Amino acid sequence: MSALRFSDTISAALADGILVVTIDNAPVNALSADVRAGLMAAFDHAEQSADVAGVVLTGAGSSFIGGADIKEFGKPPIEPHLPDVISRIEALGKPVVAAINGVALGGGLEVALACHRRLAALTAKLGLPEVKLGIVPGAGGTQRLPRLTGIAAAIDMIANGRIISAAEALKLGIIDGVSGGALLIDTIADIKAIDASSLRRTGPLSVPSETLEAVDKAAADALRKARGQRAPAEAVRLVRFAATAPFSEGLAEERRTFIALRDSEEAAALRHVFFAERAAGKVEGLEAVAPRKIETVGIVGTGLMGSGIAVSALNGGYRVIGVEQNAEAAAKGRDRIAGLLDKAVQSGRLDAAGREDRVSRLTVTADMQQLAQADIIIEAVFDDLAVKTELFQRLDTIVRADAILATNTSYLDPDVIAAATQRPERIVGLHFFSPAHIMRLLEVVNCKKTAPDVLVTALGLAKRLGKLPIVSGVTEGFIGNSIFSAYRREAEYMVEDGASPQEIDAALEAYGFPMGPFAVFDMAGLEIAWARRKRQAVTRDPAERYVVIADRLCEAGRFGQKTGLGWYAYPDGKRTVDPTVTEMIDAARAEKDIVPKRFTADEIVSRLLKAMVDEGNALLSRGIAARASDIDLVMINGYGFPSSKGGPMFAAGRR
Ligand code: 3H9
Repeated sequence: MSALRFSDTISAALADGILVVTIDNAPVNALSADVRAGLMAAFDHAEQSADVAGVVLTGAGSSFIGGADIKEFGKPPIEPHLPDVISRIEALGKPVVAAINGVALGGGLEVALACHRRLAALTAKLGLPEVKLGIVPGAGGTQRLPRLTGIAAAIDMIANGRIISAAEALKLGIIDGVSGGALLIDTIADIKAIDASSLRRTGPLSVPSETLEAVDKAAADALRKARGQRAPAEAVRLVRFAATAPFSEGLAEERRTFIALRDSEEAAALRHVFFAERAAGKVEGLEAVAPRKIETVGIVGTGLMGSGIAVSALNGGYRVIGVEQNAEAAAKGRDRIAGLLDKAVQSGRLDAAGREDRVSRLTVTADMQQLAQADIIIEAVFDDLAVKTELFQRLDTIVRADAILATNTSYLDPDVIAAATQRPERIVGLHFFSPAHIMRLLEVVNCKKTAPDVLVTALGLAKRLGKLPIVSGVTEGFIGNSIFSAYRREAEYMVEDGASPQEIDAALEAYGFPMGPFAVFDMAGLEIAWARRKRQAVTRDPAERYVVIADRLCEAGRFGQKTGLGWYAYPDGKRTVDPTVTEMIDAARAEKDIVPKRFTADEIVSRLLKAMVDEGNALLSRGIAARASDIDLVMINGYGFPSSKGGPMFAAGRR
């Protein structure tokens, strides 16, 4: 066996006529300029060397190839370009087989698609998730994939950016075999069995025939989910094009589209989101702190929030002990959790064995003493300071001395709750968003006395729950609700100044929010904010501007969608402008002698964006948020800010 090196990241070994080329570019073997140059040199060598009968391509570590190097986007391109490398592989006069040892994503799958055959480890994941970065595949993915899977399946994967298992890839015809054990040995055996005179190249294959209905349905489904983003629509167009256009024309059209999208604002925003997510949850100075081991999660309160948290914890592989006030409530809580698991089975997200496994790890009881077994206890009881402090004082006497107590409060001060216990350093806030088993965002609240290992443990737990953890300092409403309050306040100011709720909602919805603020207020219910305003009335600065319209709506019994009336009316559930509300708004303006102004959609968006950014900057300067990108992620994942705009802090910097 002789070892060869083609670049810093590409090495190869020749054994028995097969050149095994390995990409070693940690962390995910992204296709950097060095990787591309090395691959080009390795394939040139394979072509020229009489000793090489075939090539096996694989990745070092746990990835095959994680895709193009996203860090290179936005910089001047460096040759060789990926499509040239891929053409080189596809045109090789000797067989090339990909040994897909881990993730093969984006350009990584495109490289594999250019190989003559593909074998994958059972644990490999494959996909063309480029739309998540605001682009389409740029190295043949939209043209080669449908030639293996058909148009409908390719639209489903590419336009939704769906990542699939090796088993599904085999079923769809994307790969030729799955290896349960020694992938490399299996691949070498596979390549040796290939008849080199009948190499199958993906490019010239014709697209398998299928019904037009299947294609139209896949396209319609993808476009509906895309909510106006450009990349998924372009992906649909390009995949459809593969059905009729010659391969070379398809490639050229794909490349043109890829370059245009890569340089778009939407792609810049989504790249920002990608790197923001990787930075989130990292706490400066705590890199060396080890998390504590968590096996059992206690949850006090198994209502709407607690049951969702329980499902997340069961999904994360933990044992869960739910606690309720009495046996009847415990039985109800257990049913609620089981019901959520049943729903997951019905929708295909969970199989029957997975459900059984989760149920076997669940206890719901009225016996609080059982929490002595828990490593962390999350309270999800009524958001009232007296209730929570009393509960924590009680837990203090039951749980182990090293156990962590987490509060799921939205608005209370967790430092006050912590101070009421014997263990303030073991208290942390875990602010889940509802429904807790679905929403990815989790604000991890670093209280005044939270110990570093407690914070790091909470962040590790959050990741295992599949959440996106964002660290927040203590302030009323933490990061998300602080910014949302500023947004709400400004939206109400604007109504008083002359914009109608429906104009504001329309502007925000055109910008990319699934719902404008007033539709959201109505959906969430107006009474909680009303109660807070009444509480705050005593301490409110009388000189501060105050808009009374929301109070008037509540006084009139208009609490939002659930009462059929709020900022809008909802006859038959349909959001409708209500002249009564228009009159209330006119009256409120008249009381303050405000002459209503007209606002363009752009002015509305700018003003609301500015309100969010001002509040975001205040949170940064007070150290409540660690980075502007954390604020962006909170607003995207918890409050419907369009990810294609990158979050308020990013978007404001681009205007
Ligand atoms: C593409 O391929 C375009 C082509 O069609 C056309 C080209 C012409 N580049 O997520 P993790 C870094 S578009 C650069 O925490 P995991 C990441 O920043 C691309 N860096 O790990 C992080 O760095 P740090 C299509 C990348 O194990 C570290 O790796 N591909 C890239 O949870 C670990 O990341 C995709 O969209 C990259 N491509 O998940 C796949 N990928 O440690 C994007 C990762 O400094 N990547 N990094 O913070 C992923 O989905 C996940 O990272 C992956 C690993 C599943 C691979």
